[in-house]
Amino acid sequence: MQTVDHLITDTRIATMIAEKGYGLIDKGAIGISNGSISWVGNAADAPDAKEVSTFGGRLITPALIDCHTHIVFGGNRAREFELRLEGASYEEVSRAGGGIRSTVAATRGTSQQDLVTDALTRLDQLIGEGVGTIEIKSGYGLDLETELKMLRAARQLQSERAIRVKTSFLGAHAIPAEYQDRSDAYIGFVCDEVLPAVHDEGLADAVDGFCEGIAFSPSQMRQVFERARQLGLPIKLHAEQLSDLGGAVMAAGMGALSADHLEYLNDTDAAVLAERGTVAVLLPGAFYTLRETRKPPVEALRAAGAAVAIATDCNPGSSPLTSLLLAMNMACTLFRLTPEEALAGTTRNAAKALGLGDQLGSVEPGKQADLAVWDVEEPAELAYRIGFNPLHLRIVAGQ
Ligand code: DI6
Ligand code: FE
Repeated sequence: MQTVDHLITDTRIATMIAEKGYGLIDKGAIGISNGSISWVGNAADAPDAKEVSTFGGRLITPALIDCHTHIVFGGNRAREFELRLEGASYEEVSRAGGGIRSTVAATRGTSQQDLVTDALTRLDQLIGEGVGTIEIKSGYGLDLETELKMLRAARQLQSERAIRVKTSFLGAHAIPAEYQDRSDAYIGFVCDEVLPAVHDEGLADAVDGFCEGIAFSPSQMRQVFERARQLGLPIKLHAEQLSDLGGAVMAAGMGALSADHLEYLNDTDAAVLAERGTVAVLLPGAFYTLRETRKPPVEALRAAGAAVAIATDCNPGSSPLTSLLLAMNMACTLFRLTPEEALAGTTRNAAKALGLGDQLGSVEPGKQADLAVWDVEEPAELAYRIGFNPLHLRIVAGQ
């Protein structure tokens, strides 16, 4: 019989292997060798191990994955929050120098090291809740130098903590003031100068964009994605957040890993995401912050068999949220996901949204040993409580 490096035993495991169900093993054990899971099953059948840890019957899940964040940025927008509560509209805030452009100005004026220091306060909150992998976007630079700086900061975070970081280049996030009324010229700049430079330095694992009336059209995003394809980079898209422009279907047709937000996605297009294997990433923190009333088509996504993921969308404007557990709770309460769908959305399907479905997101032999150990009995407790953190221990690559 095989011997494993490390055996984790006396646990209840939500393996999250199958498309449906938690895949529970009640008296389970996990064997880890060389940072990967080498054995999973009933504790009674466990292999010999060089080292054994017992966990008093605690629940183990895959480590959580936050597959959509903007945690690297300068400044904050608390003053804008106040102004909006005093009655100012989003446009008035923007004219007063607020909104996304104020974050661009602050990010341009912040050093890489200070961006890292700031982001660590947010990252540590997520890590404290069992997050083992995070996606981080650029998009608050909108010039060559600052987009590079943001992505370098995102990469640096990976050396500061035991965390896996996947970066997305979001140069097509907003039209910077220098390109006011010249959005095509800005898209040209993104495609011809910024994206190739980012790629040369190996700074982007994927290419993202904001497809919306206030940002870029599906045909502009298609141009960016064609450039991404030439460079061999996967794509994803902020789509159908405020209106239905058909961005999600355009992205899915080009093989996108995910389409994100989706409040205005129609039922027919929900089925297209399922067909194409594009993950639907729902972001209840932005829905809540913007007091949106239109909900993503959860029923249609479910009926079509689409993979649904949940993320924080952590950003200073529309989702200043650093709790993935709260995002799971909101997905249940606001969008009517089941707790089981919410957990699949931050494990198996979140891994898929990052192109990591074969390495992460479930507890099964061959996957990375990224695990979260919780002081709960039932997996539904993870999404059930509000503002409570039951994490006991987080394990990344077996450590
Ligand atoms: N959608 C959003 O909700 C955020 N970005 C995006 O593409 C807004 C970001 C911000 O307001 O800073
Ligand atoms: Fe976002």
